[in-house]
Amino acid sequence: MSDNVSLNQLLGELDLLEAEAAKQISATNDIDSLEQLRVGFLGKKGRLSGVLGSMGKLSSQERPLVGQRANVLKTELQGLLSGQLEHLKSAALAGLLARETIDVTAPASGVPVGHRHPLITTTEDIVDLFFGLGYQLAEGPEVENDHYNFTALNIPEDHPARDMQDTFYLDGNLLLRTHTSPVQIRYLEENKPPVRIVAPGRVYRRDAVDATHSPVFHQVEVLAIDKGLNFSHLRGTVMAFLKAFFGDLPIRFRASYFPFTEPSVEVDVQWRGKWLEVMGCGMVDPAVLEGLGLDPECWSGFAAGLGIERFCMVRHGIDDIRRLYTSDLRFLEQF
Ligand code: 2NL
Repeated sequence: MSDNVSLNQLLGELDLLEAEAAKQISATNDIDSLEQLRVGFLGKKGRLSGVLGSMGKLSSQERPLVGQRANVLKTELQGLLSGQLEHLKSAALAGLLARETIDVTAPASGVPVGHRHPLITTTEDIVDLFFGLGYQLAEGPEVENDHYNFTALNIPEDHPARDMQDTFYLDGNLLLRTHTSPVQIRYLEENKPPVRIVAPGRVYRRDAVDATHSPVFHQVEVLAIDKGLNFSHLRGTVMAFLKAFFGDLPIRFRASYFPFTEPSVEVDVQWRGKWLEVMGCGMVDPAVLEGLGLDPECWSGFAAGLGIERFCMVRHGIDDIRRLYTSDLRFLEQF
């Protein structure tokens, strides 16, 4: 600014500044250059400050005229800057949306979905078949005591199953149940016959692991107690069940022994030309009924027990029980 600065010169300067700023702001198409324009026009060392700095040379009557004009201009330029900033931001967003559209009609990439383990589906199928015959579900604890696991089932003190070598004993007269029979004993303490129950669950024996043995495995036991039940009822029930599970295969009953049934039998099915033992069963021993306070002259019953792993392995052609416990997805995904 020269020394002989006049009112009209300064006002003219502001007019020029206004015209240039309006033109440049509207022509800017990126946010960084817009900020540079703001600094250039309105910043501390910007052009508006420059004009205001020269005001000192005006008379005290002239000064407010330039000051007012400068304030109006400042507000106007701030409005133009923020308007252009909004315009640039929404243009940037529109560009982004145009470039990053998602094709909602594209086929989904597929979500991996799990499924039930083959041991579980086998259990459910077996239990369902007994539901169809009118049986009810019974469940109970895996940690048991000597009474429910052995004594109530007429298993004598010197029976090998009671040996430390064969059963997992815990502190305080407790043990891991070796079959689901204790579930049925507990059920009979709470419910008067007639009863028809199916008891699936996890059971434990001290076995070394190999292709056919595991210290934890799964069992289903069934029990029917009523007036007048005899071996024909047992045989008919077992035959109907095995036929439903395996199809119409040859079945044979072999005399056997269990402490809790008399008579006792083991049942084989002919599967792919070979006889396979699949379950044990028998008429509930009168000593077991008496232990429950049931008069064997009045009530009789039959019971059966089977290992679920065996049924599952036969059904699916699995040759090693360890496959069922190692959670290898390459194996499990086949089911
Ligand atoms: C087998 C044989 C069997 C039973 C389980 C049973 C239960 C009560 C009373 C009488 Cl409460 N018996 N259960 C009877 C015969 C055989 O299981 O080979 N299991 C894998």
